Amino acid sequence: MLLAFVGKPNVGKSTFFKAITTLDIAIANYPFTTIKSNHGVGYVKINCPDKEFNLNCNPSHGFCVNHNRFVPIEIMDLAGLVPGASEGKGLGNQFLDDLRQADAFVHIVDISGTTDSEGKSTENHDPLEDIKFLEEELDKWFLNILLKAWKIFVKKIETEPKENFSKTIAKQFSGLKVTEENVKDVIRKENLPEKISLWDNDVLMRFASSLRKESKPTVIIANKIDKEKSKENYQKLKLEFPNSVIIPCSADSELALREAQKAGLIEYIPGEKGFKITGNLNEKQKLALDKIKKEILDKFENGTGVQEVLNYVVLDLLKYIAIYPIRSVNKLIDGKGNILPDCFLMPQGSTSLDLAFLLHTDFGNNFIKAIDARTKKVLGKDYVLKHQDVIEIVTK
Ligand SMILES: Nc1nc2c(ncn2[C@@H]2O[C@H](COP(=O)(O)OP(=O)(O)OP(=O)(O)O)[C@@H](O)[C@H]2O)c(=O)[nH]1
Ligand SMILES: [Mg+2]
Repeated sequence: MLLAFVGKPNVGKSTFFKAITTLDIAIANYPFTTIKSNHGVGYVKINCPDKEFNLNCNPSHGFCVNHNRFVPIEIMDLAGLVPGASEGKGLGNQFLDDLRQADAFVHIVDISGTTDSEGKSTENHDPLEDIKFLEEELDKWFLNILLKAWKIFVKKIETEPKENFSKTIAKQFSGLKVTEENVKDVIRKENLPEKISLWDNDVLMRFASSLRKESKPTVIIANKIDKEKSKENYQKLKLEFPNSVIIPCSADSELALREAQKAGLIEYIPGEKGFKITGNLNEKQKLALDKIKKEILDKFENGTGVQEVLNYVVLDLLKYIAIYPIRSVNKLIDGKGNILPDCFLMPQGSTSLDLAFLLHTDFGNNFIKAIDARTKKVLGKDYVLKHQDVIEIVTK
């Protein structure tokens, strides 16, 4: 699973990425600091079931702190996008190429209004404009892909059987992780004309926009919430987009906390609303951490917001569930004696047979039954997995 951090220049995309990965990448207060995308690993935070079984797990991927399991996902920090990018302005085409493989977009907005639409310092910029232009650019990008071979495409699609329609369109978007299901959902939702030759520019734009939203779900991040005017702008934005989830964030605060943790000065679990001082802080460090505690951690429901973003995108927006496969329901171990070594993120609706195939094709082909570690109940191949299920797969 890959999440891409997008937005205009100078909003804090790289700060957000660095806070998660603690990789040594460039951050600066001017546009286009990032040119080549940064790739790294982030973590979804899940209550580890080892607690209820009175155990301590040994994760083979990610890690676990105080029964908080951190499950790895891929993240990508991109160059800034400016108006006109879909026509190649700014770093346009290179940027768009980077976006193809993403499963979801994290749109980072500078909610303080102190950067203009090209990322230069200013005052009283309206963040709403940034959301509008970015969405427009992304829609145009999808539209351009559709238009590229439109004439040939229309002829082809009209000579094909009707049931191939969605498949052929999905093929046109191959490489963008667009599924046939996405296309079908869009056609259903938008109520588009059945005859594709009747699709005029308006219909095409509607289709492209809807397909983009369906295949690349996006969450809006109100970053730099620690700055003056940010809270006011955030409230305004929430009123303008009552149906969108907008997560307030201070990537800068999260980065400071992670760096203090790395230096052994504090103990901090990402996503928590507090930290424990464990090292000798100088006066400056003390003041900085105090400020973060009072102005961010104490004030916002989800602390700095950074961990909340990853959790929200994977579990709520993309609707994945965390599943713990084990070798034996009596011991919760794998063949090597590790306790709850694996935690898989699987799409909602996955079954025990899907889990068996994910473990190994042979497990799938030789599936006999699954067993729920909590209830010891036997489950069939069609059992629909629940978030945080601990499951043994029994094979022939
Ligand atoms: N106050 C405050 N400043 C922040 C926050 N996040 C980032 N910044 C600052 O914003 C500036 C830009 O940060 P970057 O992370 O380089 O921004 P970017 O979006 O990656 O920029 P480009 O790579 O140029 O597109 C830097 O001076 C950061 O320190 C935040 O949460 N609060
Ligand atoms: Mg950057």
